Amino acid sequence: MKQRGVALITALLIVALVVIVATSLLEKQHFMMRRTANHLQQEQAYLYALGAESWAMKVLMRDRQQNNVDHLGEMWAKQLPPAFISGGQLNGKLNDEQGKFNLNNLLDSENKPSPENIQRFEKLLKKLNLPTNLVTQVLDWIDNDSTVQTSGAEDNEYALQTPSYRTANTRFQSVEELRLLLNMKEEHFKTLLPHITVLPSITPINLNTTTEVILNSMIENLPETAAKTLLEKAHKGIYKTVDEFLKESALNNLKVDMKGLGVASDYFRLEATVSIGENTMILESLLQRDGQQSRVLMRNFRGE
Ligand SMILES: [Ca+2]
Ligand SMILES: [Ca+2]
Repeated sequence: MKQRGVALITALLIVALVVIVATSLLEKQHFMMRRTANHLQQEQAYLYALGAESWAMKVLMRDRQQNNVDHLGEMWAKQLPPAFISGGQLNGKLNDEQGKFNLNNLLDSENKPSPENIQRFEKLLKKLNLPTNLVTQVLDWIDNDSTVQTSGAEDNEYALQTPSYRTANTRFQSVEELRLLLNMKEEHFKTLLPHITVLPSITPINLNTTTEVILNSMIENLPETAAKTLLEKAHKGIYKTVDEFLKESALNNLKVDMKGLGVASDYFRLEATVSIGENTMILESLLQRDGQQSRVLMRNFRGE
């Protein structure tokens, strides 16, 4: 009787052990399956994002074959409705980077400070109620000398920071570099960000895609209503040349800085968002349209 009792307890213990092991195995398998599914979804999202990028480049090339003017009424500028893909959706939007102020215009082709662009940047800062002494800090950051300009900062000033660092002494690679400037406050950076860009060459501002703030930095004393009317027309592509724009009566007797203006663009930023299952991937690509081809200059993937 005693022996039977021990056998029963042993049998029960074995059953309990088998259940524990089986549950743990099942849990492990479930976890592995989820991990694999997650990984597959991320891989899928990545490929869809790259697909959106090559589609964007095709749209840009087709546009250039059709015309030499770029404005917000064109196909590339449209926010397309979300595309439904297997297990999720894809959103994509192209933005013209030449509607913004290119920080790398501050140096001319010989790497010397460009007075007209310095003036534009100064006006832009004023319009945005930001301290104009940021101009000299930006210039000191990119010029290749170590001479501190009034309110500027060079290596000696940055060496005193913790941790210490040095100026770039070359053109900007990314707008994020602005965050490193001695007097740049985060709120200033955020205010400035929508209006600026960093492009690998000196670029004109496309008046057909630009904003009121940028237009105001190019035209002195432009009344608000006139700026709005001009931009409304420009965004629709009414002006095929800068001269056509300059003939507008609203600009009579106003000082227009026409040297840096244009009606076409070569640099665009794609933002593609792919959501599959619980995974969301955002791709930001800087695209350059160059003659008969377009290329990717920068890619930035991030998850959400
Ligand atoms: Ca076009
Ligand atoms: Ca310098």
